[in-house]
Amino acid sequence: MLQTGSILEWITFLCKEDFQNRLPDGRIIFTEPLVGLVDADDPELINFKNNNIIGPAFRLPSEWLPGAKTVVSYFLPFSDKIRQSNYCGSLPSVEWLHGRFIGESFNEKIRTLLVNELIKRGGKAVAPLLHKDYRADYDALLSSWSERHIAYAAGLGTFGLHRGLITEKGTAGRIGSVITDLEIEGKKLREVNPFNNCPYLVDHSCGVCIDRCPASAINREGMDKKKCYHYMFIDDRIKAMREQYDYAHSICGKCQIDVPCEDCIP
Ligand code: B12
Ligand code: SF4
Ligand code: SF4
Repeated sequence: MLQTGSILEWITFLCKEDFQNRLPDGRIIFTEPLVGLVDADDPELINFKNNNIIGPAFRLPSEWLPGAKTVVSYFLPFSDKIRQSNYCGSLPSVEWLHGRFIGESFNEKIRTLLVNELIKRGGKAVAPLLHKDYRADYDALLSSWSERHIAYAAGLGTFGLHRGLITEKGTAGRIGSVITDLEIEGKKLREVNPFNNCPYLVDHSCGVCIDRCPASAINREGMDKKKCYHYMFIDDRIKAMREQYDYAHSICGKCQIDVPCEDCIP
């Protein structure tokens, strides 16, 4: 039976060798990934849909792929160069901007190659983010497949006060997943408390991300998604810079770096 270890080795190899995991100046975007699994019929996923943790817009694995058995989820941590480039000021660095857009193209490539690999091994496979029925709702600010919630269910981490997923390699990174009808061995145990890796949500210590946010979107009650969206998509403070590279919208990510959960569990 296929093992998580071989998928981890394979994505690690891609991160090291693939020319698409590079900034224009050749520096690496993502370092060594994490990989986790969740059963397609895990009750936690039904919980996401029925108990309004995501809500009815969330499609279960079997709604993407009839006969689905396993969801493979992975976390791609940004390299220290990309993270450190974004420490200064309230506007994102050009490296962070490329990391977001070139990095997500590379993430799409991983999803596609992983689907092909699982098909080669005799299974069926679908990457929801690349599926024609995938929807992101930028009024409600949710989607029909939340990579963070899947990563939590697969034991890769828990949510922070800033709403990002905090993994053992931190929060500054991107996430991907693929659904398959193959069985795969090597599940990680997931935290019972979905907020366990954030000290603020455990005992009110930390809270560093509150002051990192240039949009005042994070406070002691949590993170205001609409303020964050407004800052990135409407204020659009790096319009001139992003248009130089033809990127569709602005980004930010200041709450993901220069914080205790940047590259570890605090
Ligand atoms: C919509 C969206 C946004 C919106 C809304 C963000 C949000 N919090 O949902 C906006 C435009 C604001 C946004 C901003 C950013 N985004 Co965005 N975004 C998405 C997108 C497309 C969908 C997210 C989604 O479906 N959310 C679902 C809703 C329901 O999530 P939620 O409200 O936060 O969920 C809360 C509740 O469920 C609650 N909860 C309550 N009870 C319980 C009980 C249980 C059991 C659980 C599990 C949870 C729970 O906890 C959650 C966290 O507070 C995903 C890509 C994808 N399809 O996954 C990327 C994604 C979430 N974004 C990402 C990133 C990196 C960013 C930015 C840093 C932008 C940038 N690159 O500069 C900022 C960070 C903002 C922040 N602090 O979170 C990454 C996250 C990486 C990480 N480490 O977590 C993702 C996964 C993209 C990717 N492929 O990697 N984003
Ligand atoms: S900076 Fe501190 S309070 Fe904010 S999410 Fe990270 S660990 Fe939690
Ligand atoms: S991405 Fe920027 S605006 Fe959004 S919550 Fe994080 S720091 Fe604030």
